[in-house]
Amino acid sequence: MQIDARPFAYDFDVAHTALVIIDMQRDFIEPGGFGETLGNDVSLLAAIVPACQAALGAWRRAGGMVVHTREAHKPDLSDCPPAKRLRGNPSLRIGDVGPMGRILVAGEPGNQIIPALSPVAGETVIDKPGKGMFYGTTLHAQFQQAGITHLIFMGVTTEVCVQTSMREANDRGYDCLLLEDCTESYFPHFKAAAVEMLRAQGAIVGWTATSAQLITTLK
Ligand code: TIU
Repeated sequence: MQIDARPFAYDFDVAHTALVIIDMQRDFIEPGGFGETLGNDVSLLAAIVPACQAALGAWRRAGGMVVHTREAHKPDLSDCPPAKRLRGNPSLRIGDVGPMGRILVAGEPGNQIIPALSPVAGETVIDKPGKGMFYGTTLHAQFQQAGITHLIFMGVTTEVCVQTSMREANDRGYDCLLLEDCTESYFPHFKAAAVEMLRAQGAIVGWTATSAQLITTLK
């Protein structure tokens, strides 16, 4: 299959491609979670949910591998470096109790994927302690075992966990495509810059396209 992506065509086949949904968890999308404790207006991010649902639905119908990540720490915070917990001046720190449970801790209500994009049986869910999806996880081995060479990305936030994960993946040899309308930042100009820099210099990190382009290609 081929998508007329930017900066040039992206070739893939569903059997060797995974759809990766980065951190579409309540912590970032809903008030009272990690995103808001950092001082952000979280309402900006909810706007991408319908496009994410449409792309996910088409990908499921096509039978491709689906991976959901969550930025999550163990309850004892043994996988949270003090530098991460102590950085800045948030209203609540990682591990503190907020309105959706302990901030960014696995198993808490705020750490769950939003209901609109809930994982279904057979999909892979990865808890990651870092911004990138390979740091501290078994994901690379899982992809290798499944014969995955291509990754299609969506999720939040564009310039933090999505961009970090895409760069980690690119360095591991995956061909990466970002669905532009299925990713968002608390800072629209950061999203715009991230999208530009990822595909610059002849797809130095990867390709970009829209969810409509993917859905049309899969039909
Ligand atoms: N703060 C911010 O923009 N993002 C994160 O902390 N994590 C993710 O991007 N998932």
